[in-house]
Amino acid sequence: MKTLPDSLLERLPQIRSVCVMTGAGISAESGVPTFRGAEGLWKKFRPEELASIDAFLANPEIVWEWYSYRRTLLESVEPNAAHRALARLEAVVESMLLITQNVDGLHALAGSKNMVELHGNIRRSHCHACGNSVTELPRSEKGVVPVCEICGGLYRPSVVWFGEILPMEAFGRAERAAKVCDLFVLVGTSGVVYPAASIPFSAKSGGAYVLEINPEETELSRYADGIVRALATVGVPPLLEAFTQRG
Ligand code: BV8
Ligand code: ZN
Repeated sequence: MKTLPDSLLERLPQIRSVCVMTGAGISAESGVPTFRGAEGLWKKFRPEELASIDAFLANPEIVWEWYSYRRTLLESVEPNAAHRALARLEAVVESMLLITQNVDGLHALAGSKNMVELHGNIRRSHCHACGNSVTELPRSEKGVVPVCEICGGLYRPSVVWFGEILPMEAFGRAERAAKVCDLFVLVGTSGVVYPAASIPFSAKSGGAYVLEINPEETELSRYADGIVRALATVGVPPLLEAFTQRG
């Protein structure tokens, strides 16, 4: 069953540089809840309610408990065939940049090297007061937010919360690569969170072919040149196959 659109297969010989932007959907089949899927809700809270500095300052325990729940969940999941195919794709195309909104670290575990994490990584934390960054957190009772050994401030996850600016270096690299790429692939993102959702438009205005791999319609579908309505583990491996065969 042919997965990739003919309009993409026709352009394949000319494609030199590729950008891939992923969202929560690529990790869904690994068992990581998406944000907008029904399982995205945690204890009746919408992600936007907990992923903000105001929520953290108002009730650091509940926000910390949510991130501890997500970290614990990550201990029992692993990259799937879509993560692994993207890691291998990096080796068969001239240049590729992987741009992820995910904070789960599964792309790195799958072996992806040339990538930017636009919204940070849940496996890192830093002190809210002095910025001291750690991967191993000091032990703390359940429900107690760990405090910084240097200044006694509260640790917070090193992720970008709503209302917070993205790491400029990461966003800049993504924008620059998108503007010059020949193929821009969207995998498992609803395209509603900005400024990440603006990057495909930079690619489009740079003349890139935009491909969407997603089982459902999204905010970005109408701007895509090609659509693969499939789960990530079904839609991504054929992309690797096509470039591998192209040689
Ligand atoms: C900022 C880290 C300002 C934390 C995250 C312009 C217009 C409107 C609003 C705004 C705007 N500009 C800014 C805003 C406000 C806000 C925003 O975009 N709000 C949205 C909700 C409207 N943006 C911000 O606040 C950003 N900061 O603007 O700062 C500023 C400027 C200057 C100076 C100071 C400040 C910061 C945004 C980052 C927030 N942090 N994550 C954490 O994870 O805890 S965002 C988080 O949600 C994720 O990282 C991701 O980005 C987003 C979720 O989206 P997706 O990943 O796409 O997931 P979703 O569940 O939505 O969809 C899943 C998709 O997968 C679906 O399409 C589904 O069909 C598909 N799918 C499901 N299963 C599969 C699948 N696909 C393939 N295979 C499957 N098996
Ligand atoms: Zn500190």
